[in-house]
Amino acid sequence: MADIGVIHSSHWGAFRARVDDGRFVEAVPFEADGRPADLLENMPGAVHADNRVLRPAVRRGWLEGRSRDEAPRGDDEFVEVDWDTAIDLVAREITRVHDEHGPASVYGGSYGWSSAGRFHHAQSQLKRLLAASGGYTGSTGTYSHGASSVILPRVIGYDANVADSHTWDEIAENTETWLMLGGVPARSMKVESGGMGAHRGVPGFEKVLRSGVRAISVNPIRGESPGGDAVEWLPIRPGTDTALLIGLAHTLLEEGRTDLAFLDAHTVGFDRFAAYLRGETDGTEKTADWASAITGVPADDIRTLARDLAGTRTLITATWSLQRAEHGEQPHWLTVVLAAMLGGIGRPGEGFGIGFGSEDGVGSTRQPFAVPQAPKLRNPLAGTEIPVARIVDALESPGAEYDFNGERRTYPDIRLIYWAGGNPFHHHQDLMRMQAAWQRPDTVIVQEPWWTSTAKRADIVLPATTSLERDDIGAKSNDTWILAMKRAIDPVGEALDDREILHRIATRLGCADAFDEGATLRSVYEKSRADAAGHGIELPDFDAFWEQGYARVPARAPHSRMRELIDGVPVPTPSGKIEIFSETIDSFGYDDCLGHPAWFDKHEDVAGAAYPLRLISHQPTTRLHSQMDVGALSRAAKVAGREACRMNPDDAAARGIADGEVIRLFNDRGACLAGVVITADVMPGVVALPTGAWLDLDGESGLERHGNPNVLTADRGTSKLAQGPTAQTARVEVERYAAEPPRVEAFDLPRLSPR
Ligand SMILES: Nc1nc2c(c(=O)[nH]1)N[C@H]1C(S)=C(S)[C@@H](COP(=O)(O)OP(=O)(O)OC[C@H]3O[C@@H](n4cnc5c(=O)[nH]c(N)nc54)[C@H](O)[C@@H]3O)O[C@H]1N2
Ligand SMILES: Nc1nc2c(c(=O)[nH]1)N[C@H]1C(S)=C(S)[C@@H](COP(=O)(O)OP(=O)(O)OC[C@H]3O[C@@H](n4cnc5c(=O)[nH]c(N)nc54)[C@H](O)[C@@H]3O)O[C@H]1N2
Ligand SMILES: [Mo]
Repeated sequence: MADIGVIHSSHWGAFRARVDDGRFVEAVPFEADGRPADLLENMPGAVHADNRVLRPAVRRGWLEGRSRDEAPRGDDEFVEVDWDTAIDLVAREITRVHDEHGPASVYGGSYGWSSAGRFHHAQSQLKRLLAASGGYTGSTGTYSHGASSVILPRVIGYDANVADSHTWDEIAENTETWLMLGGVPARSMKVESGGMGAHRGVPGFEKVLRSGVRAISVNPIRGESPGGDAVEWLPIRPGTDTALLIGLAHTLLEEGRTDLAFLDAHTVGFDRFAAYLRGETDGTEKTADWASAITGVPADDIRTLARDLAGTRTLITATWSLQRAEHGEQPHWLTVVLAAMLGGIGRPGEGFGIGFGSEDGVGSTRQPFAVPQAPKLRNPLAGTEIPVARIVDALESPGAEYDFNGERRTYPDIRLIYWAGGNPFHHHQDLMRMQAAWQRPDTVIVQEPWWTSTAKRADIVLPATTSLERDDIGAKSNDTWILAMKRAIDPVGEALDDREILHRIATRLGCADAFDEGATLRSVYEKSRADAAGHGIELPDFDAFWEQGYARVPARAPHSRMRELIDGVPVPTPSGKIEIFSETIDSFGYDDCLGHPAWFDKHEDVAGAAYPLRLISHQPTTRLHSQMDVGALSRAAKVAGREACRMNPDDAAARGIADGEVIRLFNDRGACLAGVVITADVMPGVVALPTGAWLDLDGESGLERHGNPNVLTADRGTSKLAQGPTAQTARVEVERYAAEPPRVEAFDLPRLSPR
């Protein structure tokens, strides 16, 4: 008998879980969501897929103490064990590493999105265990906006990626011209970390278009934003927005169109930047023609655009993709600087906006109180984190010093890696290099529902339930809903909840009290309710919330520090103003991030010039990262059984490639296969292969068979300042794959020996 389904939530939205005969058969969109995401279609098939981890498993070579030359991680058999044995092995190994090397040798950065459930949030719970047991080396920053989150606080005094924004209504009502660097992609707005009761991004953007705002998408790809031809397309070479912004700034300066009063009152250092624009610092004047040669945008279009921006009420926004690239600090810094030159900062619908279109909740309201989340425990080794995307450098070079945001730090000697709720063999760059470095630590422990590429490269794999198999709460600070995520089905196989697994390990380590701290779903909710009450917001008590399945929370307009700035409230930068020139950054003496924003040639363009095509590896349309790639929607979108790679007709014709064929993308770092989609939506010279196809390396040739772009991307920090990831800067060549395409084995089980 099918029922109507308990309420549940996911990063891609709330739904009701329809269950038939103990199996989750359909995710029915939540009734309040007028624009549900099709990603829900992946869920039932993925939750019941054949490649779930059913029992704890240990790599045979690790169990038998054989060397990794003989039995490498990722190419070995697994032996299934019972839970007691697995917990015992993990606890003994943590203790051994602590005793022999100290807690800094345990790497618990464990970056990853896990599920929308905030209580069972795997990474948070793992960090509690590792903190309670003596400490660990953590990670700092994100793959999402690693460069921006370091540069913006130095420029405007806060991280605009996670705070303060214009609302869709403010833009609809006030903006005349919206320059959207990276567009406002419909795809990305399917998702919000922590989920949502109802999607608001696409309707918000459509309202803006209906109000007559001129929206210009600066993007190497056409049609990424909702609204079709109502959005103007300005094609640009990937990785060159910095040059466009500098060219626009030069035109404003040259033609006397800058708001000098604003610059004078609210910024410092414009004269230093102006000297750079005029070429006084390096002998190159940064004219529109200079910018045109780098960006591929005609110089006259740059000049006309600058005049249009100066002549209307203008908003400039930038997606996160722009800064996930070499020198990624620059485009977001310049977004602020150009907006300052136009003088509209602080007025509703004018100035700058960061991350519009990068997630659904940007441009929406924000809660003043702390929404429910797993309680944090302080890491005794706080302050020693490595920038999250420098993990392979750390594995390769223990003890080496490196620069980070004005500090000199030292990489720890990592002996044990524990990952829960993330998939580094999806999310990191240059995966061939990572695969080699991954052999170095003594032990790798992975807690996962599925046999992912990371689980297959672990020594101990602990099967975690999916959110459908346990009770949890979904929430995000910019949503107006708090959602019950009710258990819909029994655990698959012998899977246990993340918290239960970690609690058992804590018990074995003798730190269960510190780990548990008496926290329950109820206590976490009630803590949030009390905090809300302190802000005059009344939430139902836990029982009423759970019974109803959700709480609706009144909406509040986001706080605007920029509005306060023009009203005379200083921002927390050294000058109290917007820093067009930063004495602090200048004092670091970095050659790859100066005191003012600037254009830098890309290492990848110089060293990779043999590879003529620029690869964009944007987020996937049919899933979240690598999650549920085995699901129905994701698999239906594959071409020739592989990830679809978009390519311009001219580039395809020059290589004798026909639509739907299998292609091989390659550079010095690696090679992968993909199915090609030929479309003029992608500008010439660019190929677009989304992230997240499960990594599928042929053991002998190293060829990636499934279309994972991270065998091609570069693993190099954005700069010494932020050390963010640079996934969007990669040069490749493409050829027709003439041989018989190999079978994709990404979803196969590893060799398993039953206990
Ligand atoms: N080339 C390229 N690479 C990129 C990007 C790009 O644009 N281009 N984007 C980057 C960005 S912005 C990000 S955020 C990262 C994302 O990288 P990740 O967050 O690592 O990617 P996910 O696929 O979401 O991985 C989450 C993992 O958690 C598992 N999981 C889900 N629920 C649970 C649970 O309840 N418990 C446990 N234990 N596990 C669970 C899933 O099965 C999955 O394996 O990728 C980065 N990598
Ligand atoms: N469906 C879906 N949505 C998601 C995710 C997902 O996995 N699936 N992941 C979520 C996560 S973790 C994050 S961090 C956000 C990421 O959000 P973003 O970083 O904004 O997303 P991307 O898909 O990498 O790229 C957005 C747009 O930037 C364009 N672009 C790429 N390079 C350049 C460039 O050099 N210049 C210009 N002007 N444009 C460029 C791409 O063509 C694309 O249209 O997305 C979130 N939303
Ligand atoms: Mo992200």
